[in-house]
Amino acid sequence: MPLDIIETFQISHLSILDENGKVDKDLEPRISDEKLIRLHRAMTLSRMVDARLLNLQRQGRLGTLPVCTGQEAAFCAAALAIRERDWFVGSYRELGARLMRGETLDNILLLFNGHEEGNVNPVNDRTLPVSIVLGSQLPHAVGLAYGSRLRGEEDTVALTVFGDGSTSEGDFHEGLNFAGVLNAPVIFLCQNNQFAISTPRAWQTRSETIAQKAVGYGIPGIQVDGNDALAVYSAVKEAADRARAGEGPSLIEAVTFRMGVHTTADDPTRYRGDDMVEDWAAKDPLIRFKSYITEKGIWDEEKQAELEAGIKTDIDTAVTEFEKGRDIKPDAPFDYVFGTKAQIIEDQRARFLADLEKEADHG
Ligand SMILES: Cc1ncc(C[n+]2csc(CCOP(=O)(O)OP(=O)(O)O)c2C)c(N)n1
Repeated sequence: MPLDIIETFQISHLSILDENGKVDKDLEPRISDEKLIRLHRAMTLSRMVDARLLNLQRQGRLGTLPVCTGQEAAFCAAALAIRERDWFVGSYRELGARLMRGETLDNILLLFNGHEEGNVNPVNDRTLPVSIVLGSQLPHAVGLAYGSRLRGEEDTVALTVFGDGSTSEGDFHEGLNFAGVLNAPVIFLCQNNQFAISTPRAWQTRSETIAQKAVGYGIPGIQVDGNDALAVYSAVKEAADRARAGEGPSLIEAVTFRMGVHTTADDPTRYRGDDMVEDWAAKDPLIRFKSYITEKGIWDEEKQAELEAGIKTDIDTAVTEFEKGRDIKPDAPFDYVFGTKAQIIEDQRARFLADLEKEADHG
């Protein structure tokens, strides 16, 4: 009996800026000069803050830190492509995107020193706190997006960001399935940075791409060069436009690379070679984007030097202010476990405060 082909699919890969920053004119998105410069500033800020945080951690002046150098195009260009009143539902490796959405350096210093207060965005209540529990943010994003529609917000979308390792979590599949069934206006952005700590992408899934997982849920999926800010911007903008038009969710796989450690508790030399890191260094998203805006005639070395000097001063000031100390509520995390007080949490809080007092007694 002949077999009928009842479904076929293909997955595209989008790349607009090549490794030398040369643009494909046919695919170049229309972005104002002001927005392009904003994006360049945000990626540079993210890179410089990341480097300083790592130094602080190594000096014992910061807690555990997830490092994001190399991935700036993936998260900053995505943040640029959505609106302020859209939901941003991330994990822990989108530093520059969070800064773009109004988080301050003080937020970041607080958070990575273990203070829950750092998780509260001072200006944008639609930027959710860092999600450490892998994949848990995906169903949240679906609920927020769908809920916004139920409340009559016709224009709101949610962008949720996660890593390649998180696609092995049940929450990933539940999130995509619900979003498809509910036609929820969500953009699922996977930062495929090649590793989940030491687990390489190939051990995470037998699929050739993460993008093709969209097919199983009946939604569009695309792979983009995640070190190409223009490709990421275009894909996220297109997905957001579709979602606003009532056409539902999309999955975007941004192929990128984590240049540094997973967190400061990790030693990547134990599971990947220098040659791999060198190959990816040649695809640096910042260098490519800088070449592009320089070529466009809207950026030059003088502006770059001015930008870097300004950022350095801002970071110095933020660190100095932070280290002056302030009244921190040590039991703040217990305030945020549930929306209302729960006895079991209050018992734990009491034990924690008693232990803290004991420690203080012992100097
Ligand atoms: C549910 C859950 N399981 C395990 C962990 C421990 N863990 C923290 S980060 C990480 C790897 C995550 O990799 P990926 O999703 O690819 O994101 P990346 O860290 O590379 O950005 C693991 C296993 C966790 N935080 N949550």
